[in-house]
Amino acid sequence: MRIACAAVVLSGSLAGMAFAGVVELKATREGSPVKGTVRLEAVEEGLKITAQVEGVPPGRHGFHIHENGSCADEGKAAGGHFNPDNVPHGFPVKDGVSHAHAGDMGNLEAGRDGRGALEITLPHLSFAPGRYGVVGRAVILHEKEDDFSQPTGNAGGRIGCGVISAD
Ligand SMILES: [Cu+2]
Repeated sequence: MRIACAAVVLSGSLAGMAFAGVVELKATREGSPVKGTVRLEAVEEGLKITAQVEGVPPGRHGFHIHENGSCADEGKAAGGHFNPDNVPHGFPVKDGVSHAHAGDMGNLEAGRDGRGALEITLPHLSFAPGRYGVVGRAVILHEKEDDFSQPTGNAGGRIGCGVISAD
């Protein structure tokens, strides 16, 4: 991830911290055309996520931040959803943050051309270390739609993955 520091220092405690970064989303399987970029930007409420993908089968695909910063084993090494508050799975925009995992981003929909985009702001999340820190975790694009059922939305395998790293 490339880190760009904001030109304006917001406050002393934020000085030197990352305000934005880009995660490269890669296919988890050899020969798969899935790829994309996920931009993360620190905003007042949390992290604004802007994702763009291509080479994705048309339709809706679950999209989440998972616990571990590894894409090995077809993305399985990323572990479960990032869920620091140990709450049920959901869609934060609709269900509220106390009824969704901190890393739940709903679905990313790809068109017939295999391209898709998503913009969402996830409350609480931060580049800073700590409970809601996302550095060292992974962004996962799933094979199937997140139907918001428990425990993880039944979205199947992992077709795209990118590690959120500090450098
Ligand atoms: Cu997931």
